Formats: sequence, structure tokens, C-alpha cells
Amino acid sequence: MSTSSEYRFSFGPWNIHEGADPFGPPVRPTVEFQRKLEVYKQLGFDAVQLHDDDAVADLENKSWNDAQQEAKALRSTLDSAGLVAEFVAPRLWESDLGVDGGYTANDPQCRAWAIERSKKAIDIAHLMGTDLIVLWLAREGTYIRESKNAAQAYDYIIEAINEMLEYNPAIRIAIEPKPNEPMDQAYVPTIGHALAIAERTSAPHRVGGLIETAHAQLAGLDPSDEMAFALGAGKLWSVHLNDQNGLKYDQDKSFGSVDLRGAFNQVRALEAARYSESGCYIGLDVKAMRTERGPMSTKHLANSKATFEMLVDKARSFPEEKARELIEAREYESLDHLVISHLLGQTVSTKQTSHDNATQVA
Ligand code: GLO
Ligand code: MG
Repeated sequence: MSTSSEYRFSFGPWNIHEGADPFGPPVRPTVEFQRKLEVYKQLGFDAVQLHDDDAVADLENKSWNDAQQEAKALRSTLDSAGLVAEFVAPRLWESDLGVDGGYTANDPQCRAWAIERSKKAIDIAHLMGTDLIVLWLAREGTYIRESKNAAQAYDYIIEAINEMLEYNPAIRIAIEPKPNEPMDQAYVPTIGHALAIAERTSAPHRVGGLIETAHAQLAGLDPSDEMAFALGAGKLWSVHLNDQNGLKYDQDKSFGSVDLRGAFNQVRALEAARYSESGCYIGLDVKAMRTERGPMSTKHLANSKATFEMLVDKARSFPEEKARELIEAREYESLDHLVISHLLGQTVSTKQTSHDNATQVA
């Protein structure tokens, strides 16, 4: 029985997908958004992460009046399903106007469009009852370094964020850093960059971060340290837990499926900061393997959530006292084995002294 029920979980409709990749077409049928919403509760999830055009399809081509009606209709669908919207993210990377980036595009008309579109996302968030806006800065970067001026680009990002903060004084903005893909080089590759940008905005306390495991790994960083850094600043407002097998394309594997110990350490960082008491969600940005058959593949979501809960139990039952003794004695080889034994369900004898080299398994 899990002891982690106080955590609340979320995912986005894009996490139930048809399996297309850059080399092949969909392999599973399209699942209607409404049908996806029906499985949230069944899978134990409480909140939906939304792009602006998940909430209002074809947003660019709708009158604001129609868009508003659709957002309101979705809100009441969520209400009756016992769900809430966790955040709304402006999807700037699919439009022709966003080809060269949104906030950092070289064309001023494209930059103006990006800010207008973000304001629509903010209005939609308001209608959906959430104050959280997530910025995944997908195309804010370059394919070749010489095509943009980096110092200027950071200024543009800060100006855009300031406009959003001013537009609705109730919102908070969480930046989701990612070092590359789709761009060769992205401007906000790490949470350090994101929080430094926050400090340069007109309301630093309203700008924080969302950390995705795989994005930190792609930057060659330890996701649990990235999380601890944001948690220490009171700025980890959501997470996208998943996993990644080395420096490849962004894989969005199930949480813990590659680096179980790394996953344990992420959970440990969240537990140490009492993240579950913050009201923030555990978001899972995971994708099913292309080999999964239809009609709807959700095992990656259920499995990631179950792994998270098992790791909460592992974090809570970790022999802290023993670990402290080993740390004090600088016995890190023994500490290493203590962690592995714990993860493998073995108990290391507490009679073992801190000077023992050999580990005894009870
Ligand atoms: C892609 C990102 C993407 C965002 C989502 C929410 O690499 O992880 O899935 O999380 O668009 O903004
Ligand atoms: Mg993500």
C-alpha cells in the first residue's frame, strides 16, 4: 500500500498519442480529447496540463467569442469529471509565424504575434481556473549561432515575460528549460538560466520553473540537483518526470525506466522539500513506445505513476540514520552500497560499523 497518496498527478493530452515519429506515420488511432479526459481519473490523475490550443482547438482561426465559449465548455467538462487544469502553455512552435521562434524571432511582426498569442493563453488559463502559465521555449534559439544576437534574444524573452506579467497580475509563469531540440541551441537550457531570467523581470516572485527530467539529462545535468536548486529558491512549480537513455533525441521514456537510482534521487529531492505540501503537481511528460498497440495506450502513464509511488516509499524508508553515520565517517563506498541495497529491497545490517569495508546483508 502506497504512503504517497498526498501527491497529486497530472499529464497532458499529448501524452496519449498515436506513435508517429520523424521516420514513420501513426501506428495507433487518434483518441478524441474528450475520450482522453475520461481516463484521467481511472488512472489516478487529478489535473490536466494544457496547451492553449488543446483547450481551444484551432485557436488562431477562431473569434475570441467562440474561443471563450469553448474554454468555458471545457472547464465545465473538467468540473464534472472532477478534474482541474494545472496550467496553460502557449503553443508557439507550430504556427508559420513561429518558424524562427516567437519572442526571439528576428521579424518584429512575429515577436508581436508571439506576445499576443501568449496573452490569449493567459485569458484561456483564467477561464480554466488556473494561474499557472508554462513557457516551453521550443524555438527560442538558433540552428546557427550567427542568425540571432543572444544578448538581444534574452532581452526579448524578458520583455515578453514582463508584458505577460503586466497583462494579468494574477498569473505566475513557469519556464520549462530544455537545451536543444527542436533547436540546435536553445536560449534557456537550464533552470539556472530560467531563474536568472526570472530575477531580471519586473516581478521575480511570479516567475519560476518546471523541470523535466529528460531536459536536464540532455543538458548533461543531474535532474535531482536541478530540482533541488529550484526547490531551494521556492521556484519549482511543476515537474515533467520521465527518463532518457543518454544524449539522444528527447525520448520521454517512462519515469525510472532507464536510471532508477536517478529517479529515486529526484523523488528524494521532492520529499526533502515537502513538495507534496506545496500544492504543486507531479506531472508526467512520458510517451508510449511506438510498439504499443492501440486503441489507446496508457500503460506508460500508469507505470510512471506507480514507479513514482514506489520510490516515495523507498525514499521514506531509506535508512537515514545509517546513511548519516557513513557520511560522517566519509564512508562513501559503503553509502553507495547502502543505496543500492535499499533500492534492491535488501537490508544492510545496522550492526555494521562505519569502518567496515565489507557490507553485510541481513
Ligand atoms: C518538449 C516539452 C513539451 C512541453 C509541453 C508543455 O520537449 O517537454 O512536451 O512540456 O509542450 O509546455
Ligand atoms: Mg515537458
